[in-house]
Amino acid sequence: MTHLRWSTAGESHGPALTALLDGVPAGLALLAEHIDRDLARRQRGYGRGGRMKIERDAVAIEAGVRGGETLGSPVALRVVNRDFANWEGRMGAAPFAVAPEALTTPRPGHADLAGALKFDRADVRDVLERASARETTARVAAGAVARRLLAECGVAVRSRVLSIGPLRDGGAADPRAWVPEGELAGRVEASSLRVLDGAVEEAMRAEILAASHAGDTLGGVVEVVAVGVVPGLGSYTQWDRRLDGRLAQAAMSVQAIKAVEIGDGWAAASARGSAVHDAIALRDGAFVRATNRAGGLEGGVTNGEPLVVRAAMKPISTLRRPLGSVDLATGEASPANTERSDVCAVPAAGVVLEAMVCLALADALLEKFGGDSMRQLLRNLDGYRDGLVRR
Ligand code: EPS
Repeated sequence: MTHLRWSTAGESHGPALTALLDGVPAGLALLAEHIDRDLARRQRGYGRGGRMKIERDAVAIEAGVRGGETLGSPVALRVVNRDFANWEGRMGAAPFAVAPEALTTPRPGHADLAGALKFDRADVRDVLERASARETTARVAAGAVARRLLAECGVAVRSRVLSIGPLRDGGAADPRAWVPEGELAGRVEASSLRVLDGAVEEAMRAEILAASHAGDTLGGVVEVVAVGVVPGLGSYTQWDRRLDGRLAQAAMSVQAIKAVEIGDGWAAASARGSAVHDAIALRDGAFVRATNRAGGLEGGVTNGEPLVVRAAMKPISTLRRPLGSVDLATGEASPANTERSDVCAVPAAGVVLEAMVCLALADALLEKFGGDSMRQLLRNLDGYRDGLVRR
């Protein structure tokens, strides 16, 4: 990503999470409430742990915005961790008066062991604080800025949960039906698990409750869709310009994501070509497809169909009934550390993945259409759109 550069800072129980975005054009209407809406969506979902009862994530826009409009300068966003008040003695930046007790039994599946070895830390807390999925708060804040830019360009991005553990949402629907504002989009947003089918939601809740009672956790699959994307974003001309690769990296970088699929990715591998590719037709001067198995991307370039990215989230690695581990201080076998955590955070992962898709798409739009202001960007986009119509 080079046109919209962004990064985050912050520990899970530190004072705050910060996001810095560089390359946002001037003249984009941006209010704290645009960002807070997504921060609140990320906090919801059946299966979350005690932390979400403590936090009321809300952004402070600290740079790059004046009078409700971006300036073209870097945008700095900050979300305070309310829980820091309970951790000041253990997470403050100043030297400790009394050394906090070290965590020394790494959790299988978390970054604990690899991070402790890599950074030469005796206290696993030095690793888990940054590896924690709490960091996704800052990603969602940054993603909400990208979402605003996309909205001005006619692009809408939404997610839904396809499965939790072994249970699948039967409510298969055309993205053009459930992504734009409407009854189906409202159903996903109102659902405690971000699914379409209420009966499946009940069964999923029971599955999460059963996992919780067993001291266990659950993963699942999320689908993120973008509609209104013009053909021609990304490029086949060089490996790192391909948008499918850029989206895959963005999605795979989210904590606990272990697989990413574009369109019918995995299923396509076992079907014949004639049942995989999407026949081309011309309707009202625009090229269209009756099917969208490619998920809106061919040759690493958008083709104008809805962009479909799916991601598989593994079950959270903090287990109340922990797996075996080794105490780093003694070398003795010992159960893994258990921290307060979520039983299932798949619905939240959907909101985070939306943010990552928004950031990757905004970057691709700026790459193709440039412009230091929204007016320039939109003029370039409109001119390009006009040139696509077959008259
Ligand atoms: C999270 C906050 C964390 C965890 C979760 C995600 O808060 P705490 O550790 O204080 O309970 O609930 O992080 C993990 C599951 C993890 O493995 O890191 C959040 O804000 O999303």
